[in-house]
Amino acid sequence: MFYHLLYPLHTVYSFFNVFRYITFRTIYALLTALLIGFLVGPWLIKKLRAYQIQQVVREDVPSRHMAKNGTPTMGGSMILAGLLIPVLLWADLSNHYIWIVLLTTLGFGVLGFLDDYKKVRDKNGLGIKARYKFPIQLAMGLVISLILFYTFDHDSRLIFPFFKRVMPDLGNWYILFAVLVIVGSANAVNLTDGLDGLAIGPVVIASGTFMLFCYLAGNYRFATYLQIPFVKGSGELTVLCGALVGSGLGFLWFNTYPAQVFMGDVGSLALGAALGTVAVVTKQEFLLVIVGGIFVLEVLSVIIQVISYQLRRKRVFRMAPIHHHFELKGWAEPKIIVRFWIVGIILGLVAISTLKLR
Ligand code: 57M
Repeated sequence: MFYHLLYPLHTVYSFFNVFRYITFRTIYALLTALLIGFLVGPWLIKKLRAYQIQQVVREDVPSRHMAKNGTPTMGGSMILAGLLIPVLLWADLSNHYIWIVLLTTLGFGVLGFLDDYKKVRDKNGLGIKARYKFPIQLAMGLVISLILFYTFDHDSRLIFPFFKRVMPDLGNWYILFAVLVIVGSANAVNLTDGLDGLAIGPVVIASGTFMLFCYLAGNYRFATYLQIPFVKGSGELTVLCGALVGSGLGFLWFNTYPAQVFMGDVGSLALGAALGTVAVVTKQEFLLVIVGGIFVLEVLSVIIQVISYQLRRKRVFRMAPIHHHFELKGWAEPKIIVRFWIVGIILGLVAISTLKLR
């Protein structure tokens, strides 16, 4: 909104020329999101408690989780508010990628909200059955991918970090690949969100990394020099990623151990879908695999565990996802969380290094 209202005034007051710059608007989108988090957080936690929108902890988790029973959940709603408002205020709303990512995020957020609502209403940790949840996610992912591919003529080549010259063209198969990225990312964040701050930390790191990549991918000179795909108009997603960082940090203020609130599926599915869609738009899907390595590790631990148990009747981990394994090894929760964040920061730096290592 500010971009459309204030930038035109630069012909009268040159100061308003600053609203033209993505970097300026990104910084203030991040700060606005953070402020919204600080202001909304306490109010929301009080409301969630008042309306008893509280986590029902399933019995079959490591025993220390039972103490978390009754923690307010659906805190992801403040993350979405902290994303939506700054983007509406600071982004160029005529940019179609902004709306594609925003609407995908909100779509997965609504599905997560319904899942959380059912868990709270039925007072169990079950929610919407996977046989309904997954097809809905696949359908949403398909709609977005079809819009990107057919309406905005999205490039169907696959880009690999470190290997500039390897760019296989998937043609129409790219649509299915994009659906896999968006839905896979949403569920990977969902699985990871099992300890205080464990998911939001890597989400903030990944959003910050994509803040840089969106800026570079949307700038022809930078993209050409760095030999990454130039995606005209994707630079505006820098502002959205800035809001994601700010909103994530605002939520982390209350979700840090011991958590005052959980994000719920309304947060985890939305955040994962947002990262997946940004990765598809900027053609950096495999970069998401690197910077989102914690999410990949969590999913792989479940896959390995299930396959091992089904084939050998033996578990590889004490419990999957892998954060439970470390819990059962006796690691304190904060130790697990901070060590996962450290790995996430390392992966973020490796992801950024792919800009030069090619
Ligand atoms: C998402 N949800 C947390 C909270 C959060 C196939 C199988 C791997 C599925 C998986 C599963 O059920 N995943 C669901 C994880 C839950 O957190 C809620 O869910 C939202 C995110 N979706 O926002 O509302 C619990 O996590 C803890 N938590 C925190 N702090 C936070 O900031 O402590 C969450 C956020 C909360 C709280 O205790 O209640 C969860 O774990 O359910 N299943 C599993 O992960 C189960 N693993 C398992 O069954 N492993 C098997 C096989 C299938 C691999 C094995 O190892 O043999 C574990 N999770 C549960 N019970 N709930 C263990 C059993």
